[in-house]
Amino acid sequence: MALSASLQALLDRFHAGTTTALARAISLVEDEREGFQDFMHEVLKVGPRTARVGFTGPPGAGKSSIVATLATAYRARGEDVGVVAVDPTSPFSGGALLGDRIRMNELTTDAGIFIRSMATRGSLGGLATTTKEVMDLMDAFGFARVLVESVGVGQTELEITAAADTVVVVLVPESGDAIQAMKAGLMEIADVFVVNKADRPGADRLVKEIRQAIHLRAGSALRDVPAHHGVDLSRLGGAGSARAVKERPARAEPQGWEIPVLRTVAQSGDGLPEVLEAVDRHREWLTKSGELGLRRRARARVRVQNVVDRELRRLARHTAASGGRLEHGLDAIVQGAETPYSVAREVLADLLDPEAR
Ligand SMILES: Nc1nc2c(ncn2[C@@H]2O[C@H](COP(=O)(O)OP(=O)(O)OP(=O)(O)O)[C@@H](O)[C@H]2O)c(=O)[nH]1
Ligand SMILES: [Mg+2]
Repeated sequence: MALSASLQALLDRFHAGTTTALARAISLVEDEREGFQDFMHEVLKVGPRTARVGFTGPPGAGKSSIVATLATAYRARGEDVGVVAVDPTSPFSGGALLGDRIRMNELTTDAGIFIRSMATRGSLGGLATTTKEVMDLMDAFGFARVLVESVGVGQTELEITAAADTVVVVLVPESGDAIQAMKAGLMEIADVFVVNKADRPGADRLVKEIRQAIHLRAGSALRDVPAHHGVDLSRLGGAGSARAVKERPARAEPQGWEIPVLRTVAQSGDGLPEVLEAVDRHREWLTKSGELGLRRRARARVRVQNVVDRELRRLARHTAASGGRLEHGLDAIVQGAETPYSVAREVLADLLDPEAR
């Protein structure tokens, strides 16, 4: 589909690397303005190229402090960086969940760092569809790195795996019950663990707990792996494990990556070179092992589904509204002549086969 003259002009400026064009493209997508899908289609033709790193963890863990330091380090290597910070909006505080949080927008005037803050619009944590689109835009714009920060609350942080190639989970001693965090699914998503605020008591204990949990998990994954290289692992583990092998097929665990657990003091920068190094190593492993392709495929699946869902919702609203169908239906429901189900069925029939009516 051809773009309108103004969107074509925007596309040209985007391809020329104009930062204001990136900002306008983001607004276009956020506001779902006319023609944004065709614009995205043109922009994303280059395919995914950038290294995407996600940071998640409890509120106030130091994610922004770490992201800001890493962004500066990438810049020092001559890499351009895009940053997406997802702020959970609270209906009560209007977004300011913590008074002393680092506001990344104020941190830099460097043209090589582009920062965009986004609200999750209601849901605490988690990433809106538009967050992924903004990351896609930054990718296509040509940033070497795109960093995304998102507060992890309960299960919502799982979404960050659909946005990033490498996931860094940031915990702090005072987030206390590490085992609780493990249950919340952090074990499943972390490629790198960072224990920040290591200047406070309890950091060593937390590091130990996380390491133990990683080993426990690695151990149980190993028992599930069928015999290979001539060694029957199930036999080493006795009858119980043999049954486990039979009943539970091996999960597709990424092999060959050992999850590092690093201590940092984000304020002073202690330990951050090690985080940088771990993220670099993970990138290398992703590429060599073929895992990067798998993760990009998984992400593509989610993105397609998101777009289909959104278009269906949009079409359904449009169909319901057209010809006053919904308004008539409402009166009929109030009078007891129709129900929400019968009206919805008509809307759906209209949507799926408009010719039939
Ligand atoms: N003592 C100590 N304080 C830290 C450390 N790192 C960050 N802080 C402070 O912790 C507070 C929160 O830091 P942020 O970087 O904003 O944390 P965040 O995880 O991005 O916070 P949200 O985005 O609000 O969830 C700030 O006041 C930081 O100065 C650290 O290593 N030690
Ligand atoms: Mg933050």
